[in-house]
Amino acid sequence: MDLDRLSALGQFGWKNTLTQEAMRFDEALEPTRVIEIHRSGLIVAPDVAAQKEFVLGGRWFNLPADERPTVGDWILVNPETRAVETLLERMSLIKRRSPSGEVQPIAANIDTAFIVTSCNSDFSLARLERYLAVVRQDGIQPVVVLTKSDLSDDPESFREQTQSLGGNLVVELVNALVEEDLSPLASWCGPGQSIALLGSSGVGKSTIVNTLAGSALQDTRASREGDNKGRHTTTRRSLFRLPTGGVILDSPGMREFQITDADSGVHAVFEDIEELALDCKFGDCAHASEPGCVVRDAIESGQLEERRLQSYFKLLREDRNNTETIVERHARARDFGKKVKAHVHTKLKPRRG
Ligand SMILES: Nc1nc2c(ncn2[C@@H]2O[C@H](COP(=O)(O)OP(=O)(O)OP(=O)(O)O)[C@@H](O)[C@H]2O)c(=O)[nH]1
Ligand SMILES: [Mg+2]
Ligand SMILES: [Zn+2]
Repeated sequence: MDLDRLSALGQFGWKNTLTQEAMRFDEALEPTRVIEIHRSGLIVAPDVAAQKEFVLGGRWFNLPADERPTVGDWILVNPETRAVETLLERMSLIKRRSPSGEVQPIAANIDTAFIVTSCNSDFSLARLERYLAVVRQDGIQPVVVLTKSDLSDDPESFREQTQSLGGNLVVELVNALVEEDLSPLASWCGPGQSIALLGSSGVGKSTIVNTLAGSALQDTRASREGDNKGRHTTTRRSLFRLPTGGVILDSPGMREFQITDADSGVHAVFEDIEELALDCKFGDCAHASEPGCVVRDAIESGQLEERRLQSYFKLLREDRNNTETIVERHARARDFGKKVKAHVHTKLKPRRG
């Protein structure tokens, strides 16, 4: 691969291990990163080569959605046909179960996730635990960003509550409109780093992008007065380069975030409860009313909140219900593939150019 191109890709987070992997494939194929993806199957790559748009051909639609390229993925493309040929191995994948039941990929190859909520009625410990489980599942560094500190009478109380989820959890309390407030975030955004923003509509994800970038890359819009609900201003996922050298992924606010395939993430987030449970008298203790239950003791003594135990149970159940076996996944994908295939063949012939 030529060096100019490698250094251009480096500005989008290309890592050396990817060079090794790319070399296993046809030399004529070019590596690039997916910075935006359109429903039609069109993929948009950074402006580092002659072409920017590539087509996801019909065969990709026989695979489950999370095995198709998504934003943040590194792919190999054929510059002649403009077809997407190969998906390079991912370092991490943030995904959820969509309301329709499919596993929906959200961001690939992310180093750090900014989990954003505001110091107002959007704030929910249970939702933070949910995001943390998904992020920790893949070894991504979580940073909880509490925005609108300037609009709250008691912003510190939001920080304290968040910190109760774990002493080591990184929590930043900010006014997202103020550059200085975001300087602790900039330290996660150095060269080669990829960051994803996660959170509900209206919490200030796009505002963070704009303040870190120092320019209005993304539209932002005031939330509704009264209930602080956002207006779903951002409508697609896109990656942006930051002046600090990293790339950041903005996404539409999510109404619902169901976890899937995240059991080790749940274990990581509730490590404290699982450690206590080791000392329960019965190995299969349900921490309900069994004698010798150390988890109940911790709740009685105020060391552990009942809320947190219920949240742990809920996420374990949800993960179990939402995680399909590999056979189920592929059966679902085949059915879906059949439905879209005809459509893709007629509408998505690669354009020459
Ligand atoms: N005062 C204040 N306003 C903020 C802060 N963060 C965001 N805002 C405002 O909140 C509104 C919503 O911000 P956005 O950045 O559009 O929110 P978003 O998370 O991108 O929302 P979606 O794109 O709908 O998902 C805008 O009017 C911002 O100016 C903050 O820390 N303080
Ligand atoms: Mg937005
Ligand atoms: Zn117990």
